[in-house]
Amino acid sequence: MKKKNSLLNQFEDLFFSPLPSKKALKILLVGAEVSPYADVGGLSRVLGYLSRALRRLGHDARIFMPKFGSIDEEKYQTKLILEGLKVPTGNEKRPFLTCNVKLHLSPSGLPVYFLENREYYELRANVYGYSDDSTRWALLSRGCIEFLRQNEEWIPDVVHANDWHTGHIPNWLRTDYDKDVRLFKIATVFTIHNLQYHGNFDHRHVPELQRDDGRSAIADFFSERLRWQDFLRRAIIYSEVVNTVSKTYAKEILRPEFGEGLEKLLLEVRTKLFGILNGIDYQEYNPATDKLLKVNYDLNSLDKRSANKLALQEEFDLPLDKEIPVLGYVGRIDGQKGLDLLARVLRPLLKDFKIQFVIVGGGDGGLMDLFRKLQEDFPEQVGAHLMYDPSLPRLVFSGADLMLYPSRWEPCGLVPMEAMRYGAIPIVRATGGLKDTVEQFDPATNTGNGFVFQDFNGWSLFAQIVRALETYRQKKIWRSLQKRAMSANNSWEARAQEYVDLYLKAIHFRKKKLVETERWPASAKV
Ligand code: NHF
Repeated sequence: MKKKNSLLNQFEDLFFSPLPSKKALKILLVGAEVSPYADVGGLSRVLGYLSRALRRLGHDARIFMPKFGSIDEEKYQTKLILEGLKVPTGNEKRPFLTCNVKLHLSPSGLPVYFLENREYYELRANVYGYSDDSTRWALLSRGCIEFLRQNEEWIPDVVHANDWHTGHIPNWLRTDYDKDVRLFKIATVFTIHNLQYHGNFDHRHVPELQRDDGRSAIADFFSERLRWQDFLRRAIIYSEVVNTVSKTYAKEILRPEFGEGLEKLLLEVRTKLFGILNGIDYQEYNPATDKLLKVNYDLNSLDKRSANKLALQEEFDLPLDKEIPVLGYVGRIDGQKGLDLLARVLRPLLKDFKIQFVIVGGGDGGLMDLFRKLQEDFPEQVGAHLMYDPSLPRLVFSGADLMLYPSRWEPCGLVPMEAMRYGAIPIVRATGGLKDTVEQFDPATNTGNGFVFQDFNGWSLFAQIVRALETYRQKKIWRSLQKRAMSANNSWEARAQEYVDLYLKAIHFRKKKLVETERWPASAKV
């Protein structure tokens, strides 16, 4: 016992927590997509902006991601820092894949390590969706670990991995690389952005007895077995700390309706499970300075928004009318988002109310057809841009009055936060992060910043839309509602500090484990 205590003191002095709050942490964030280099969904914005916010707080945050062919090296200048990195594959015939690591420094000073491989990243047009994705993400994860082993200049205190694509990292770090002298101290944090995807397979189609329990060795890169391994489960098992992107969702996923088959495991590990809301970048998303808007405005000049409404109507070929309420949806077109319900409820509304509706986003073909049909049936009222677009969303936020998010489940819900910053009022279902960020409007006290409904059904959604349309007619009340929505503090600064506390927890848990197993400092010599 005595021995352990003295070991602990020595430990804390040397390296681990509790770190003085001013001490800069070294954090490596790893993910498949990072804004602005590769943007598919909310994940890229989280990694891009969280890392910058961490640096603004004084921490040494860096990024590790694939160098996709679409990343233009003229625009994002890189320096080759490691040539011919041999990444072991576990396959006898092809034991290594060779990669390069290139370093890019963003204008804000964020170091980004790109893992370069012609076959798996350079020649692929898309980030996701290939039959060999399990190999591509195993390569990213093991490439990251091998890079850290070989790059002598920098070693992180924490690796922050995101979604199943990087779930191999905590697994390998706590198994094959657990005794590596350079790596054994690194703590891991794993963030679940999407619980639906466990690997390169649909977990709902795997019979219970055939499910990967996450305890076997990671399969060879080119084997069929790798494809069936559950890297979300493995990340949850092996990481020091697991979190998801809101407190409500962190609780919801302990129940079978939300847990995607992982609820039992999540219940077992709930002492290391946390929830932190995503934030938005207040410099980038700022209606007072945003170059993508027709007219800039702020809290005190909300009347100017009508010029953006006209620009939005023009963009979508809708009749120009600055008084008509414009409803909108921006985001992935996915069953998760409740868009089937939305299309059904909009139909009678478009017939009976003088409203317009615009939608921007790509995804599920069947759902996109529903909105194409709606546009065909109501050409004067519906505008649809059914593919991802980097700039249109902000025109929608600045010109629309209401944004609709009737999600079945929603880990965080970044887009409604972005919309609120521009004074577009959200109508949301009370689930996940939507519940944590939107407060029901109460006319009696003139409080709240949006409209919220509980049950996933058309009546509940319909009722809140009608309430919102009635409130919209009362100009003064609407203005105060907009001001409250715009003043909500969803900046990354506040949220990044919560991440720092989470990283410290992970470091502490790792330290505890090493001390308990008496692996400090003896095992450091391995
Ligand atoms: O905002 C980024 C995003 C979330 O709710 C969103 C989701 C996927 O569904 O964390 O990940």
